Amino acid sequence: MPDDKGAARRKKRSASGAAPPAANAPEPAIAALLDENRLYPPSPEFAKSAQVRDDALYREADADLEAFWASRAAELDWFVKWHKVLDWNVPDAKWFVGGKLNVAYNCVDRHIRGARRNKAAILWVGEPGDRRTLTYWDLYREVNRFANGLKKLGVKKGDRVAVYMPMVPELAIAMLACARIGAVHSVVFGGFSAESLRDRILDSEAKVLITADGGYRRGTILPLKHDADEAVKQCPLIEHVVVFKRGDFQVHMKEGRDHWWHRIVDGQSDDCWPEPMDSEDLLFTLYTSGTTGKPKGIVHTTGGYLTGTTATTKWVFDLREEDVYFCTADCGWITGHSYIVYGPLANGATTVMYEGAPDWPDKDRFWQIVEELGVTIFYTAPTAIRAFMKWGPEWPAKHRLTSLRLLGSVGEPINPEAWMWYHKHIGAETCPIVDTWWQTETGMILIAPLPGVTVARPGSATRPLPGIVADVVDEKGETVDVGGGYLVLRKPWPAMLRGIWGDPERFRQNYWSRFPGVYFTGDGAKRDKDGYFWLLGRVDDVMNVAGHRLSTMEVESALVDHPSVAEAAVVGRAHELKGTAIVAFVTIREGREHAAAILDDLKEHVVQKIGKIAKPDEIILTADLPKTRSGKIMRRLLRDIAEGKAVGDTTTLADPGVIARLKTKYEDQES
Ligand code: 7RM
Repeated sequence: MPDDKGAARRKKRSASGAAPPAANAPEPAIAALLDENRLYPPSPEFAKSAQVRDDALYREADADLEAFWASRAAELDWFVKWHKVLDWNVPDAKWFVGGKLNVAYNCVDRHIRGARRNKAAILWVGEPGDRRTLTYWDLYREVNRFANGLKKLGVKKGDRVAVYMPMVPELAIAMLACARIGAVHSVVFGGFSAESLRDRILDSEAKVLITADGGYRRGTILPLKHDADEAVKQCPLIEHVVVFKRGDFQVHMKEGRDHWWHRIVDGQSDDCWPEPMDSEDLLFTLYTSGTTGKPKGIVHTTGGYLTGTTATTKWVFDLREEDVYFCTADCGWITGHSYIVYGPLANGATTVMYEGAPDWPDKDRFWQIVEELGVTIFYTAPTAIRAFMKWGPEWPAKHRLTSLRLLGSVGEPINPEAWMWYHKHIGAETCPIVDTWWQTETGMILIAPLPGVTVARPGSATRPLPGIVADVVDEKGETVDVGGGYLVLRKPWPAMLRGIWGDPERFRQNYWSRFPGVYFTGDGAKRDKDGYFWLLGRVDDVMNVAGHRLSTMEVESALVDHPSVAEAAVVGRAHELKGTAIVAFVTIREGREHAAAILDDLKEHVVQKIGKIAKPDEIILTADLPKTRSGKIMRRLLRDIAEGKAVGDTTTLADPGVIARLKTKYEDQES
């Protein structure tokens, strides 16, 4: 009775109500969102004292986009002023041409002269419960000492430095030290495997790796140095490995190559001249998944990036001098770069860094931090909010959360149920919620409410920020005034990516070819009659698993790498907590015995190749995959099967019988 089972599965999903709009299924998603009529205007008290109180910024930007961004750039400290605001030759943008500045100088030095000298820059909480506070003055000295240490190792302007660290203050210090001397950092999330690290080091041609002996995660030790050793074995260009001592973890230090962080900084001067960087000099590269198996190194530069992140931090989070700002991301992602380190520090804010898991030692860890540090602004991801919902409101209820005044969301569409829960149980029905849409590539938030101005609607990121020209277009690239389509950006913005490291052709192809002259985001969106944007998820083969980007191809390559696997096709399926769960359809090589543990073995292989975040939720073994006559795997049909839906159009299949066999097989394996 395969059909009954599919229907039951469908019912279960909709009853849970928590699944966000699935990618590639815009129709029901649009229908669900159209029912969303709840309006949340800013409270009069909030609006009265907000950083942005009216629509003057929108009007200023509409009147003259370049002058508008130039005014924002002028809020930074420049060593030499630019002579041209924007040089735009699709797809190459240069912002603040001729200007010179230093990002570390803007994030640290300019705050140590006045009242912020002894203000907390970083409030850090380690997973085991240890805490550290770094004032701006502390940060100044630490950054300079480490920057001098890097120089002594021979790191120079333009050199790439890979960073593979736990969430400790030294991660931010390493980033700022690179920025100070003009080195290009490439932070790799500590949850990635040794192989993923190796690939990123090789691609970026880094000559130094900064890591730690380990880090704490759910009470166990993240073996960072061990994995770094594995990676570096195959990276001939790495000359030095700097190791921060986080715990008392046993590590092997290779004579001549490996250096303890504390030895590197020992005896270094507290002052280090900030390298005057050209506005378009590289600040960092950060790898993100595209639609192929090979992650791309997104390139960000100096002046525009800092201008965009600084302004948006202030507007969207309504950042004020006395705020304690807590973003729960990891610095290994763009959110950590832009909204834990650069945006908040450039504004002279107090930014919280937490090392560990949200449910360690218990499910109230974030709320304990909010209470103990008096957090006023809290920024997290919908996947985390859905986990809080599942754990129950008793966990936040144990804590005094009255310091909170604004909440944020990022990483995927926030479903209205999660929005309402966040509003009620964390925000006490008074904190505005900012749903912020952006990408690794955009560098800065592009679509979000201004909390003192915008009327929020649960599930909508609302409108493009001042200075951002976003549009929803149809297949032909024509504007869809009201309705669904593809999300594009029609005008350049300061923090936009400047390319893909080492691959200008892929840059053009990926973002600028589908609609000539326009940036294609890869996201579907709907615009309603009030001009609000409702994000509908990816329209390409990129999955968003618990707010992390992964391509189906990446996971497929990892599976096919296993000696028993002949072929693999990976799809995303709607998941209550993670947004998307990974489902893999795998054919085993002929003659290979199906060992009983093959499924676990395959999952473990993916973890080895990519990291835990890519572990498939389910693997279906199958004799064949549905293919077109030209041999293309029809993932659309596999997604239907994985989601228990009626399977769509099969007329282009080479062998339509495959689907019936697969469905039977799948449902057998499920039960
Ligand atoms: C910041 C970040 C980017 C992709 C993007 C979207 C999705 C992010 C939202 C969202 C709906 C949001 N960078 N996305 N934020 N979808 N509403 N507020 O996540 O490069 O890792 O991912 O994430 O699909 O294209 S990212």
